[in-house]
Amino acid sequence: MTKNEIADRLNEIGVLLELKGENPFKIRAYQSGARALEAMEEDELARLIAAEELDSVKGIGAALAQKITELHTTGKLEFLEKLRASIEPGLVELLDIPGMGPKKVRALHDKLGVTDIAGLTKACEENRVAELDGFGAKSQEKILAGIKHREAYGKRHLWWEANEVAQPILAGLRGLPQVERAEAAGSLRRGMETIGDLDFLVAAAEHAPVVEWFVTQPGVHEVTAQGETKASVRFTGGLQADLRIVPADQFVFALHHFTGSKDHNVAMRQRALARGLSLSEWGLVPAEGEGTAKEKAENKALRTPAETEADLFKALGLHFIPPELRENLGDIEAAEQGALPELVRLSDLRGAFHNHTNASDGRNTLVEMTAAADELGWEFLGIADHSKSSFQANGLSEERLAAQVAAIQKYNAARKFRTHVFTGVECDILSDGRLDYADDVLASLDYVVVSVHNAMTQDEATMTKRIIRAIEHPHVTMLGHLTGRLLLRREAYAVNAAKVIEAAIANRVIIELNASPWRLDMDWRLWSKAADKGLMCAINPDAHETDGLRHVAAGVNSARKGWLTKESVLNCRDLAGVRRWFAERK
Ligand code: DGT
Ligand code: CA
Ligand code: CA
Ligand code: ZN
Repeated sequence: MTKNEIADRLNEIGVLLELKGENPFKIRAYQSGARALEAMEEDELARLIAAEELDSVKGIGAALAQKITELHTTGKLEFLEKLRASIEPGLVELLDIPGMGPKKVRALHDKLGVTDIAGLTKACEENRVAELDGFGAKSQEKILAGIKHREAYGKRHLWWEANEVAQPILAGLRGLPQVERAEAAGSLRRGMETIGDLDFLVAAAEHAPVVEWFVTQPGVHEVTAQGETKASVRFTGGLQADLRIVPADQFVFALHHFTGSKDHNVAMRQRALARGLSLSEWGLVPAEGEGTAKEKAENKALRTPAETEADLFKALGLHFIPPELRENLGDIEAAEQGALPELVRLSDLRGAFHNHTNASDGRNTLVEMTAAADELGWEFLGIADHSKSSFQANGLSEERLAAQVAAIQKYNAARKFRTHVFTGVECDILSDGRLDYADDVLASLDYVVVSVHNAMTQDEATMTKRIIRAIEHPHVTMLGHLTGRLLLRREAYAVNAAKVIEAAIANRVIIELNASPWRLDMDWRLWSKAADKGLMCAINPDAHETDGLRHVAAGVNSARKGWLTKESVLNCRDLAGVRRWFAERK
C-alpha cells in the first residue's frame, strides 16, 4: 500500500472511532499519524519500515507504527476490518451529508436511534432533529436539503447524457477567439458507460474571457468554484464539470493526465521514472536535478516537446494508445510491442440487428425505421420486435409476425429503400429455457435474437442453464442483453457470464453488445477475452424509435473499450457477408 492509501486508512480509523465516541486523544493520534505520512516520501517510508525505525518519526508511536507496517506490507489491517464491521454502514453514509460530522452522527444515533439516511429523513420530517441539543430548526432544514441534494446530484450519469451536455460546451469553447485547443477529457473521452463529472481542458493565452464564458452557459445551475485558470460548475440535472486552462505547450501533457484513467497514469509515470523521466500534467522532464516537476516543465530546455499525444507516447517508447484502452489492462504492454488492435470505429458499421417498431413497443413504424436507417447510410437494418409472451411490450402473435415478415419482403422486393431489411424477432427465453415460438416460426425468419424478460430473480445456476438451453437451440442467431442490467437503475440478474460465453462460442451464437445507453450489455470488461476465444459480437441499438438507431455510437465506445476489431463485429460485414452468416447458421 502507498503512503497516501495508508494515510486514508488512518483517517478512516479516526472517523470511525469518533462515531463510536472514543477518547479524543486516541482519535487525534491517528489523524496526526496520517499527516506525518503525507509529509513523508514513499521511499523514506519503505526505508523506515525496513529499519524498524518508524516509531522514531514525530507523530507516530509504537502502536501506530505497527499498524502502518501491517498496511504497508499486507495491504490490510485486521484492526480496521473489525472496526468497520462493528459500525452500522448507514451511519458512515450519513457523513456524506454536508454539515454532518462524526459527533453529530453519533448524537443522532444515541438520542434519536437514527441508523441511516432514511431514518434521518424521517426524524427531520417529524421535527425531532430540531428539538435536539446542538441542532435546531435551521440545522434540520439544512440536513433535509443536503439529503435531497445528495439524491439529485450524488449520482453518476450515463455517458450518452453526459456527452449531450458536453458537446455544445466543447463546440462553444472551440469557437472562442482566445481558445487554441479544447478537449473533453476524463471518463467521457475514455468512453466509460457512466460518468462522474466532465473534465474540459483548454489551451488559451488569455484566461478570463474563457472562464467567464464557461460559468455563464445556459445549462449552468451553480458555479461551485471559480479561479483564474479553473472553474467548476453544476448543470441542471446534477452533472458537474471542471474546466482547466493551460498554456499551449502543456496542453498535450494535461490532456493525457486528465484523460486518465488514474491506473493508466500511474503506470505511465512509473514507465517514465524507469527512463529517468518525470511525467506529470505539466510535462515530461528529467527526474533528476533541482526544482519541482512543474518548475522544470516551465523550462523549455528541460521539457520534451509534444504536439500530440502520439509524441508523448513515442517519447516513452510506445505506440499511441486510444483513450478507450487507457485502463491499464494491458494497454501499455501492447503499445510497447506494437500489438495494439485496430479498434472498430463507428464508420465501420453498416447496419444493426436488434430494433423495434410500433408493432410491439417501439414508437416508429417499419417504414420510418427503415427510412432512418437509409438516412444513416446503412446497408441493412434488422427488425426484431418482441415475441408473444412479452405481452407488456405488445409482443407479436404468429399471425402478426407473419404479416410483418410479408411487409418487409414486399419493401425489399420493391427496393423502396437502399437499406435492406432483415426479418428477425427478439424471442423471449421462457423461464425454463424454451423459446416463445415453435421451430417452424423461427425458421421462417432471417435471424433470431433471444432475450430474458421475465423471471429475472432466478438463482445463478438456473438462469445460466436457462440461457444456455436457448443458445443451444439450432435456430438461434444471437443472445440479447446478457445480464438485463439497466445502468444506474437496475442491477444485472444473476448469470454466469463465462459459461454463457463458452456456450455461445461452442454453438456459433453471437452475443450482442446492446448499445442502448442504459444497458451497454454485455459489459466491455468481458469482451477482450471472449473475442480472443472466438466470440462474435453484434452492436445493437435496441432502438425503440428512429432516434435510437444513433445509440450504436455508445455501443462502439464499449466495443473499443473491449478491444474489439471490426473482424469480430457482425455489423461491419457487408450485406452479402451478413447474409452468408445467417445462412450458415441455419
Ligand atoms: P469520473 O469523473 O469518475 O467518471 O472519472 P474520471 O476518470 O473522469 O476521473 P476524474 O474526473 O476524477 O479525473 C480525471 C482524470 O484526472 C483521471 O482519469 C486521471 C486524472 N487524475 C485525477 N486524480 C488523479 C490522481 O490522484 N492520480 C492520478 N495519477 N491521476 C489522477
Ligand atoms: Ca471526470
Ligand atoms: Ca473531474
Ligand atoms: Zn429486450
